[in-house]
Amino acid sequence: MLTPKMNEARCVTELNGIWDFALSGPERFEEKWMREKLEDPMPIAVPASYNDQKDDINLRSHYGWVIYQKTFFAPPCAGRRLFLRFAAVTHAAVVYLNGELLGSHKGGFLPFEFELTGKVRSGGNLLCVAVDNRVDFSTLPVGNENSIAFFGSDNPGVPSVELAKKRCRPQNRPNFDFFNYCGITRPVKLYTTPENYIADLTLVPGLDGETGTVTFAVETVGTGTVSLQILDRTGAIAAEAEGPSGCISVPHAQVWEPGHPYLYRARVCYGEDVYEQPFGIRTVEVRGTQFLLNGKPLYFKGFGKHEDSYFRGRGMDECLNVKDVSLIHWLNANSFRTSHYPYAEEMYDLCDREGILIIDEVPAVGINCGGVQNPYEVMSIRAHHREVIRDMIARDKNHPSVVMWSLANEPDTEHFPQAAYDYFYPLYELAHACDPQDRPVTLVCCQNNYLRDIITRAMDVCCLNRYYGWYNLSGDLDAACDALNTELDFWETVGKPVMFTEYGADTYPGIHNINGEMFSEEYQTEFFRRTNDEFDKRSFFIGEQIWNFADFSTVQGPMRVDGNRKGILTRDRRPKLAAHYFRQRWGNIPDFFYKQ
Ligand code: GCB
Repeated sequence: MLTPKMNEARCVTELNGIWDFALSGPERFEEKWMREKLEDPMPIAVPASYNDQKDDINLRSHYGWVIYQKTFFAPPCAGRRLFLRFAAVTHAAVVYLNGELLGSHKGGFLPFEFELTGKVRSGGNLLCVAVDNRVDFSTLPVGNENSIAFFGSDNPGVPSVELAKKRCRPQNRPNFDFFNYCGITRPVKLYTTPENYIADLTLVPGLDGETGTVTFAVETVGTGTVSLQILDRTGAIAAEAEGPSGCISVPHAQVWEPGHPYLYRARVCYGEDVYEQPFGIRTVEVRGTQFLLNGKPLYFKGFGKHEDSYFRGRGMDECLNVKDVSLIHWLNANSFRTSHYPYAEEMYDLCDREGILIIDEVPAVGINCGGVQNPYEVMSIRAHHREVIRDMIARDKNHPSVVMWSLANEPDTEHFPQAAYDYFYPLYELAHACDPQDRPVTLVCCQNNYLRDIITRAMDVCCLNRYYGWYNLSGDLDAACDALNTELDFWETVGKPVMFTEYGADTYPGIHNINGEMFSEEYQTEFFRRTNDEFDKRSFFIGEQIWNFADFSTVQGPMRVDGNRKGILTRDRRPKLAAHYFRQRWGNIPDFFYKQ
């Protein structure tokens, strides 16, 4: 699905701003509010999560449906097609226009759209969106269906606790460590196209010495002929072709990579329609224990992140994106993982432009029942998991910044190793089959008995989340390094590239401790310094992505002090001590050839 773009053939109107809003029932919404204006609505901002916009616990901890309404006037679109596109509604949406059902969508982090041609009135139009925020064993991310809290023990067997659990109000029990921010979190757009239009564009760059190659395929609706031009940064034509598919050469190509994010534009014309897509010429390949970008061994320096900020929650925020990319540069980092869901498209555009590498992750987090049950049997997520992999790759396939796909974060790969293999291997094959650029595919594995886990080692890159010295061997960095080395000895025998996609220590800003004890800024810094020293000794180790870029909001619980504090930046993006350490360390680590 193409991102809507304004140009000489297409008009884009944003329906962002203040919408009317009301909380609705836990299990269902009142259908009449899909046809009539809400009686006493609250104003709410779009795009943004609704949870933190009001000083009201009922929004913060809402469970179930809410209703959004907007009255809009359609742009002039005589002879044009009109589409309505939601970039993300978390987690499920049912959409009505002027009382008529347009359709529904499941999954909170990927776009969906409806054609409105012939459906809009010349007067005002009433758009009603019912949004469900419930997470359970059928959603991604996964929520717990019983009252097991994510953090802390529910003291099983204590009669008073058991009884209270049965009686307590229905609520979301996310099986993941980030606040369940919900609502219309990304832009809503109306866009027009000519009657015959360009529906999709796929670009596969290659390099043959100094010559770039671009294999392309254009999907159209209607009749007409397709032409394609490759424009360089100055707008000059570097190559051109006729027809809906083919392969063209770009002589003396400028490659795209960190430090040199050269972008070309593919300009497609089809009858009256025009679409332009920036892209980079670069190659990605795993060979032996190396991850090669443009044929050169890369070292990942960066983070797991979250889309998370004060007031907006997970709402798309261009200013925050610019700030975060600026901080990534300040830290001399080169990459991040979109933990634990695909991010807003605007962030990928920025990373294309700024030369930041992305590991793109589907919202498959929480596929784990603590070893008590087989999640691959008790959860009904398989079909939806396939759908989000397909949709994420379809959305993000042309971004040069995206260099690897992640199928999940920390599923149970240890207690039911064969079931995990049987579940994930077909998904690994699906991701490869869906990606025209055939980028490497991974799944991010939890701290576990790595000897039992047989699926992580079947991936192209072994991505490990490890908390030696934090959740285990807490506070004892000598013992943590000992354990880490024992495990790295194992991974060395696997013969694949290995990287850490999470490691970190909660750190409350302002706590200092001469002995460097846990939660202090000194401990966080020392934790990273000691762990990184071990990474540096291993040639098959191709990257360090710390947990986390910045502090972020989570479900409340005995392990969280106003959220997760593992950021090396605070939630308002101020540096902790460790940020200065990484700025220096990463300043001395080149993007390429760090490990020979
Ligand atoms: C993890 C999860 C991440 C958590 C982190 C933590 O393993 O992948 O979502 O936030 O640990 O801080 O516990």
